[in-house]
Amino acid sequence: MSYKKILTVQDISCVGQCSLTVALPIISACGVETCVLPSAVLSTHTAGFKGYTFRDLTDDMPAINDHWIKEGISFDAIYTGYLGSTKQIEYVARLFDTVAKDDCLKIVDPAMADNGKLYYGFDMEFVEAMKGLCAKADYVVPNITEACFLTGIEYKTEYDREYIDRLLDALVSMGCKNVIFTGISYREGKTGVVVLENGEYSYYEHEKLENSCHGTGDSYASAFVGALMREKSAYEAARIAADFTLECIKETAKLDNHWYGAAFELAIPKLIQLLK
Ligand code: PXL
Repeated sequence: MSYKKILTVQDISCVGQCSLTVALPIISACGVETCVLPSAVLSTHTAGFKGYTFRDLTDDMPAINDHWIKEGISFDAIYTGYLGSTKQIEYVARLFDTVAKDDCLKIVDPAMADNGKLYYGFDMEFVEAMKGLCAKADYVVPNITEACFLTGIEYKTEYDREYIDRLLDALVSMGCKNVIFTGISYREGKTGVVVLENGEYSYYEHEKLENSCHGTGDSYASAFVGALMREKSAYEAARIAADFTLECIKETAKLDNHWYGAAFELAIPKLIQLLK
C-alpha cells in the first residue's frame, strides 16, 4: 500500500461534529495523511444553533496556496466539503491547478443542501459556481437535494429508477465524471448509494434507520475518500462508507438528546474493521 497525502478544504465548526472535525479524524483513521485548509472558523455549525460566530478565511487561501507552491507541496487527492462563498470555489479551482499531483483524485462534496432546501446562507449564485467545480472533479458526492439544485430538476421524495437516471444523466451532461449518489431509496425500509463510474451504474442497498443525524453526509464522504485512498474501488469505498455511516447513526441513537451531529467517533473501530 503506498503512502498517501491528501488535502481537505472545508470549514471548522468548533462544535457540531461536521466538516473538518469529522474529515480529519476519519481520513487519518484510514491511515492517510490529512492536510487541511480551513475555509472558515465557526463556533458551531449553522443548523440548529443560534448566534454562532463566523470567521471567514477566504482571504488567507491564496497566500496558503502560494506558500505550498513555493515549498513544492502537492497532494494525492483533494477533497472539498462545505465551502462558504463563490470566491472560495474559485480558490479551490486554483488549488486543483497548482498543488495536485499528476494523478491526483479530486473529490467534491457539494455540501450545500438537504431535504429539498439550501442550507442557510447559500443562494443560486453559489449553486452556479458549484456546478463548475463539480465538472472539474473526478468524483462528486451529492445527495438528491444537491443533485436537484445542480441540475434544475424538481426535488421529489418519492421516485423511481427513471427519476434517478434522469438526475444522473443531467449531472453527467454538466461534466460530472463519476457520481457517488447518496440516500437513494427505491423501496420502503431500505436506502442506499448509487455509484456511477465510467458510465456504469451500480447500487448498494442497506437498511433505512428510523433516525437520521446532522453531519452524516460529512462522515460518509470522509470515509469514502479514506477508503478510496486505501486503494478500494469506488463501489467498495461507497459500500464501506455506507456501513460506517449506518454504525454512526446507530451509535448516536443510543445517546440521550445528541441532536447536533453524528457520534462518528464511536464507529471508528468499525471503519478500521471494514477497511481490512
Ligand atoms: O456539511 C455540513 C455543514 C458544514 N459546515 C457548516 C454547516 C453545515 C451544515 O449545516 O453549517 C458550517
